[in-house]
Amino acid sequence: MKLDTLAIHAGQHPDPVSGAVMTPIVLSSTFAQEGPGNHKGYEYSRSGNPTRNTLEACAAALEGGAHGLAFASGCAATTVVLHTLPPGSHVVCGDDVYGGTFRILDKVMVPLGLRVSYVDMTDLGRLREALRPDTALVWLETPTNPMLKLADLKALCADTAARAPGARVVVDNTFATPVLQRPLELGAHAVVHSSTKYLNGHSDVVGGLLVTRDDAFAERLRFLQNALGAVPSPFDCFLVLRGLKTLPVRMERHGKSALHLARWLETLPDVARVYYPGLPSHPQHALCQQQMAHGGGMISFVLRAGPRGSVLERSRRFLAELKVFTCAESLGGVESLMELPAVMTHASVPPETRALLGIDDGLLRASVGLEAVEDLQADLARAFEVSR
Ligand code: P1T
Repeated sequence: MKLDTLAIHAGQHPDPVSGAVMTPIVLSSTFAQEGPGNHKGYEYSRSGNPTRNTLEACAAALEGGAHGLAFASGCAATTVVLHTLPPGSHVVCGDDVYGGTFRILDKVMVPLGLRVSYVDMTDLGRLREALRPDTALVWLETPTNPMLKLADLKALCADTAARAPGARVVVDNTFATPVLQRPLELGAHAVVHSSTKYLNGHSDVVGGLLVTRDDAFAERLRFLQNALGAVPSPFDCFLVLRGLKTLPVRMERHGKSALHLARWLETLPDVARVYYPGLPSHPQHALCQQQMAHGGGMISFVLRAGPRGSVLERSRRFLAELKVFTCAESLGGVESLMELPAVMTHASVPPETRALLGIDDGLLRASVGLEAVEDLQADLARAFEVSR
């Protein structure tokens, strides 16, 4: 079946007890057993819950995987993946990742003995140099957060298999969603999501998801999901499941509006640079056309300093003037959000690294929502004008 159909139906059946069309929210923390160990497949809600299982099945179908696992947050999914690695393992990580992902690696896992090499995944030569025969994991985002760089997943997975046969490639597909790209079909071993973002789509859940076709990996992850207790609430699972039903429709509109705004931003003297994979000016635009259904709903752009002081001051004035966009972290909801990564989502990335990546005080990141694009453009136009 097509993705639009799977988003609404995968893993879901009318409730056998009542006929309820929508998946019931099973809040029970425990399940009756006829005798010790004799149960209907559920014992205790940390190890398994019917609402969570339904979400996991739906996510697995959307990413074209065999196993889905839901987590309490995107960071919980990341933490569980990293806990599958033996002590001292070598990881190659994309150089531009969510600040919180970098923080888990740098402040939690490296002190526990993990070795991490950060690589610009747009250049597969650098990946090949960083891979070692004992590399255990390649972790990347494409598009990246916040620079929206793309990596050629098919080539990257082939290179990894050739140089580090034991390494698993895990793709954080949060920005693209399975509507735009399905990394498992290109050779990745697993896909992770902050379902807080597009998958839920309504900015009212913090959650994570992982999908894989690898049975052994899934078994270990399932063990850790329970053992580490990194599970979401059934209510949150219900909300993400509900959000998924409109994911394909929402992504189409996010992409249309973002392309319109990105094209317009490129014409403005106030803007030094626009990063949007759907624009011909994007360095990996050809790869976007090949690997993604469209450029997605995220735009990053560089504001120019006005005559009234530093670019940081202009960025702050610009964000304060927005009325339809909200200045906030996160992304992928129905409402448009804008943020300043250097001060907000990527403050945990060291300043030298931010400077190398281009995450400077003028770099703004927009999550283009589902409002009328004319209202979004007028909001931005006004903020450019009055913040000068
Ligand atoms: O916030 P949480 O659900 O734990 O997900 C972490 C995460 C993982 N991967 C990517 C690509 C992400 O963007 C995030 C969270 N990002 C933000 C909160 C943000 O504003 O960028």
